[in-house]
Amino acid sequence: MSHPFEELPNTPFGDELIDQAFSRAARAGRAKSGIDAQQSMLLTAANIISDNLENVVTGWPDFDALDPFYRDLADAIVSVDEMRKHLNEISWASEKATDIRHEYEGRLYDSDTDTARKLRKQAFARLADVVEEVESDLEAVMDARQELRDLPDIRPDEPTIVVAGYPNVGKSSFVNSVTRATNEEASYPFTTTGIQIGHITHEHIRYQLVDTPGLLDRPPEDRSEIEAQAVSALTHAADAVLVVLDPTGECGYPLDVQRELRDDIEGRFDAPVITVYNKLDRFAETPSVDRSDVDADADFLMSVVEGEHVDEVLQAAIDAVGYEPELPIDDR
Ligand SMILES: Nc1nc2c(ncn2[C@@H]2O[C@H](COP(=O)(O)OP(=O)(O)OP(=O)(O)O)[C@@H](O)[C@H]2O)c(=O)[nH]1
Ligand SMILES: [Mg+2]
Repeated sequence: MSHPFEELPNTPFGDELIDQAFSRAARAGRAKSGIDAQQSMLLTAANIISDNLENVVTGWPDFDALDPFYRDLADAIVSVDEMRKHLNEISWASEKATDIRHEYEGRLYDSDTDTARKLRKQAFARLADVVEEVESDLEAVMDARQELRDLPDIRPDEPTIVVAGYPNVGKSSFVNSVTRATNEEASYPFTTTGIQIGHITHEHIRYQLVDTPGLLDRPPEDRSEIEAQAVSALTHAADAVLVVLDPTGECGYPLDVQRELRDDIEGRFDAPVITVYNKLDRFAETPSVDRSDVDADADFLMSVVEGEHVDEVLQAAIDAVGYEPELPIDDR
């Protein structure tokens, strides 16, 4: 399985499409003579243009049928409304190329060879106009394809645990310690850092853990519009959120701003949010750590380095997801 934009079709456009259509038409024409040659050229050129344009349109997933995670993500990157307009224009052009073919096929049929050649040239000029008219639409669609192809393969239908928290608090350490070594790295087009997707299997159910540096590791006011929308997309995918905090100050961020991020995430996500204080091994020797304050706020204290309470945190996340697999009819 893959994400819905992974295999968007590539297509030549503009002059490249026109050149391709007309040179193949010329080849087709050389195999025949008289009116047949002109008919054959018309048919070939119009079909190549029409088919190429139609393939662009049909290759795109239906935005209304997309999982909301991917729809929001796509919208953040390319604007779904704009994409719809471009695809409509391209669809129009594909039909128009076929209309031109039909119109000139009839006219070529009744003419002498010289007139047939003139008419065929006229048809080619109109086909070229049609392609030119949607050149900017095709360009926009190909740009969007480029940006959407490399989206990370988060599967919205798989139970998903999002790991959030300021940089250096131990998010990746946690994900690495509980998942298999084969974590996938992928980049969102709009973050500089790679997100990390780890998988665990618990009682035959596969869970994905998503570590999202660049998105859920700073105050909301520092997010760009695109990043904010990506966060909103993540809210659709998340079934539980682990917010990791580091009260030792080693991460470089004061505890109160880390808590503000946690509060923001709680307000934004419908999924249960679990507050985990990491680096427990350092609490005792760090005077600034106020144990009773930490205990009051934390759902869990953990030390990834010492392997303390790591399994409990994972189990709590799995319980919070509360995923009930669908049983086959016979087993119900
Ligand atoms: N003492 C101690 N250090 C830890 C613990 N967990 C992680 N660290 C250290 O904290 C540092 C940051 O850990 P990472 O897992 O890279 O943190 P992160 O949250 O993924 O950071 P970014 O990827 O920058 O957002 C590393 O040097 C870890 O070794 C812990 O339980 N105790
Ligand atoms: Mg990390």
